[in-house]
Amino acid sequence: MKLIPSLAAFLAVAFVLASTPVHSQAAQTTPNGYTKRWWKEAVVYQIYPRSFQDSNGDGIGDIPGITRRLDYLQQLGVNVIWLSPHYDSPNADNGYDIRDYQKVMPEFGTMADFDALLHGIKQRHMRLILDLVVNHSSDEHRWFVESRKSKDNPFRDYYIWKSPKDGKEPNNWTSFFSGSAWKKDDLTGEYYLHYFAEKQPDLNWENPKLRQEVYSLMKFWLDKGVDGFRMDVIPAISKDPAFADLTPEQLKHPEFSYSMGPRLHEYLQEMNREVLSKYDVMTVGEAFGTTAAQTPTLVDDRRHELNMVFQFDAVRLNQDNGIPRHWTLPELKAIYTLQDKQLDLHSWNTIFLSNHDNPRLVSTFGDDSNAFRVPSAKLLATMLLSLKGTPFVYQGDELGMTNYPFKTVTDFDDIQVKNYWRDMVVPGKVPAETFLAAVRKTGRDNARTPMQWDSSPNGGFSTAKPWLAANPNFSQINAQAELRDPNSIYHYYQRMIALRHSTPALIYGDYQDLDPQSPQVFAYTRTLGADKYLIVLNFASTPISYPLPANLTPGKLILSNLGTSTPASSTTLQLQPWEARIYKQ
Ligand code: TEU
Ligand code: CA
Repeated sequence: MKLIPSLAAFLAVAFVLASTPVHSQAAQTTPNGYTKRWWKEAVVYQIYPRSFQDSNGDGIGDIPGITRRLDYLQQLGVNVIWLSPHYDSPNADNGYDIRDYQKVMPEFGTMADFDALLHGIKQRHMRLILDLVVNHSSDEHRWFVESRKSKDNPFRDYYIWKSPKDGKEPNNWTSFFSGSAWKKDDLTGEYYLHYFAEKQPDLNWENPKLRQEVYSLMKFWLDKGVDGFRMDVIPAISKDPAFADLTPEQLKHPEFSYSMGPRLHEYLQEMNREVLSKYDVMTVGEAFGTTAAQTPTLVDDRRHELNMVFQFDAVRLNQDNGIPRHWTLPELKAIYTLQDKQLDLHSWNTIFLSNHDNPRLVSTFGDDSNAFRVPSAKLLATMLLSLKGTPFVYQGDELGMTNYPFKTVTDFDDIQVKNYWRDMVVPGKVPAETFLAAVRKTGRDNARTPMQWDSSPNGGFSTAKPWLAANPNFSQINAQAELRDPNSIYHYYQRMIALRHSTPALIYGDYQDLDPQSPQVFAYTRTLGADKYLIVLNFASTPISYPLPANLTPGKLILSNLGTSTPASSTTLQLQPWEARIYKQ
């Protein structure tokens, strides 16, 4: 009788062992309690296809051009690619106005070209995420072409139509691209809502048919094997049904009123249930108009909404809606600390300071002068790749590409700049020089100039005149030159990415800011079990003698952007301008 229960116990143990996957439950959890997931361990590289590589000499980057450069990306060490919109579009906003979600933009190539790109990415053990732009479509999308035809068209409710109020706009909401967010359509006399350009009418998520259309287009791409989505302005998809006027105070930052509408969580949970949960994919929401405190409501894994979001506090430190502002290091540190405090073991952050909507990383957060461009770009790489959260590298930042020397408004392509020029400068509300001085620092086209591949005409981007001029500094700053130079920014990114991939503490380790008040030094630790790393960054063009807080001894120097080596025993560090060091304690 005694044998039977122990036999049962033995069988139970044997069963558990046999059915446990190769990575046991214990191996799936980090010493500090995180569930391991591939997208937490990824380093993402964003491609803006129009500006990456032209392959057929028409001056426009394209998909075969990206495929040609996959080895470059694999060598860099990034393992997820986020592709900005590649769908058919009339390009009012460079592809963020989609005419057909299941067709490739003809300028970028064919579906066969897309399939070849995806295949090339998989072959190199990398993954691809797409841009899901479903807060709005193009006004040339067939849904909108139908919708505007009549009030009783079956597609009318795919968009947000309102009758005039006292013969004018339904409310005082403004567009991010200047002017009212409402456009009157003469055919029916009603107004449609557009948070962005007139050619970007907002979709009506209240309509379950529209939601099913979105889920089906998502499945179309997921079934091809893509690995997830970056979701454009996703917190804005649920509109406040009151459509009430905003106060003058709210109008200064309308994004906070347009975001986190009452049905947002319901929509995201439905999308997760019907689509995302059926695939092993990653999602990152562009959470424009949300606070750090709201992030957990979007990314807590028990809620089944998104994996991560881009929260804007850090990336917009240098501006207030396009107006440049002075930012300080304690502000930046406080944001990272706040984001970290808001997120527990069920949530995950992103780390990014640049993308196609923001000026260049090194020009904004570093020093792009000849003397300090290289060390400051490397310092920023050190920070972005050693903070807690999935890092996103924007194309060209790995070369230290800089802002463009815009002279006049005709140097710009961006609809945002052109609309504000038309509405503010032309009628004399803002002097041209004031406006130009601002957009030189904050304008989106800074980041959209062609990728600088080599010193041949147009930086090797295209044999034809590019759609947006290449930065004239391509003869010095380009991939070919950096690949040849072992001390280049590119090779430093390569080393930092490899270090992150091979160091669990830099991915999952607890983050602690050692010195929140220092105006010049960012010193923090990443700790995972017994592994502790100290990162020290001198965010200034002047040297500093820096006593480590709490008499900390630095430990073993494992990486420095200046090739420095200091004795491990010294508790005061002599840091050169823009010096970055990583120590293992
Ligand atoms: O951007 C969201 C957004 O609102 C801002 O980042 C925007 O670029 C601008 O700075 C607001 O003042 C996303 C896309 O990333 C952007 O390229 C698109 O233009 C926009 O949505 C519309 O799709
Ligand atoms: Ca082309």
